[in-house]
Amino acid sequence: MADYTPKPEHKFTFGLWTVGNIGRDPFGEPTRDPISPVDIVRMLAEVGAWGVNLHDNDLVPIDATAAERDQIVADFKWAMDETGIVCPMATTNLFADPAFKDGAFTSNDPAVRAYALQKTMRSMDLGAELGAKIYVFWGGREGAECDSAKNPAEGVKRFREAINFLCEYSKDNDYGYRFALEPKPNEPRSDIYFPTVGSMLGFIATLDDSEMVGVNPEVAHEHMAGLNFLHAVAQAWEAGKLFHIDLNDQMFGRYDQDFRFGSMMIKQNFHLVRFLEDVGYDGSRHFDAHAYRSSQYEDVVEFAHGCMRSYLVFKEKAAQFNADGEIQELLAEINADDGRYAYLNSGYSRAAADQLKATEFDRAGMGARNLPYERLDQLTFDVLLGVR
Ligand code: GLT
Ligand code: MN
Ligand code: MN
Repeated sequence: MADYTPKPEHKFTFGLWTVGNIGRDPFGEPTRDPISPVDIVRMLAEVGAWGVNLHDNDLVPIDATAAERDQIVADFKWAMDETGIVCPMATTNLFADPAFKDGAFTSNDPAVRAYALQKTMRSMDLGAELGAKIYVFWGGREGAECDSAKNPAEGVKRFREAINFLCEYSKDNDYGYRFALEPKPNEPRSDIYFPTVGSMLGFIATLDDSEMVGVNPEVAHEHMAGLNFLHAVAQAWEAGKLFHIDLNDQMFGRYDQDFRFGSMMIKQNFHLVRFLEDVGYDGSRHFDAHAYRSSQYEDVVEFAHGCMRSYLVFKEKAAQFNADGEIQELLAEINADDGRYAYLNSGYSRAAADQLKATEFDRAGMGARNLPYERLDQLTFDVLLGVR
């Protein structure tokens, strides 16, 4: 029997807002009692997680006094020390307060933009105090319903100015943060700026210090847009920009479901975990999900266990896939290379171009070749469903 016990080296993390979600939705009131941040840390230690992540206001209420803040943070650090739970990532709540109803960094109102910067700097101070090295930006309100009211190009420019400013703030304070920008296509805005991972990657290249900025892709957010999450993650990884990842589950095209990891799209999540493990991604495996609204505390604990267990089951299946002789034979056949075109691997040269132009290709033969992908996909299914 395989061992699916989570260990610190798996780097499983949860946000305070995930297991702490109280089951409110746009149509209904909370179904669960709030759990204090200290109790969440204890719960995460009990289920075997490695770390806890937070927004500033998940821990410190927005209207806390300085003395209250210090007491809350001291209690939280004590709970972290007591349990060994670390805080690898922090972020700012720039979406809940009515002040941000029309955006934070991209608001038309200069006072709101300035307040968003101030709130983020204070939240970065808090994250640094807790030991976070990844700082996430999810611009939930950075968007529009009414495109007459906001100029989206101006929105891009304002967002850039804010991130440039905050990169300098991090360096000025030796916080050592790496920023991870999290795209989402819609919800809570009708449309959110930078809707996809690809869009965010394009934006990052325009920053003053693009080296310190990467992405935080979330399964649900690409799936809401009907996109292939594995492909988005692979592009970010290949660009050296996969700084963090938000794991959950989601049907294509639906509202933001934030389901338990592995609960919905089994084949997609298998390929995702196989990719992360094969390339050696060594960041947090953060579960940005929450339990069904019908769950009470004991079922929320089951939800947390389930996210980690599913990841480890997929990881085991990935190892089985990689060790399967028949699958590997098929992959070798699909990727066969007799080295005849190796002269193209070092890029352009006049000689390579001349040689290529003089080559006769068997076009009909290429078109007639059998690609055994049906067989391969069925073997993948058999591995996943445990009949192999
Ligand atoms: C919010 C959102 C998430 C973001 C979090 C970080 S908060 O729950 O739905 O996708 O990652 O701000
Ligand atoms: Mn997220
Ligand atoms: Mn989400």
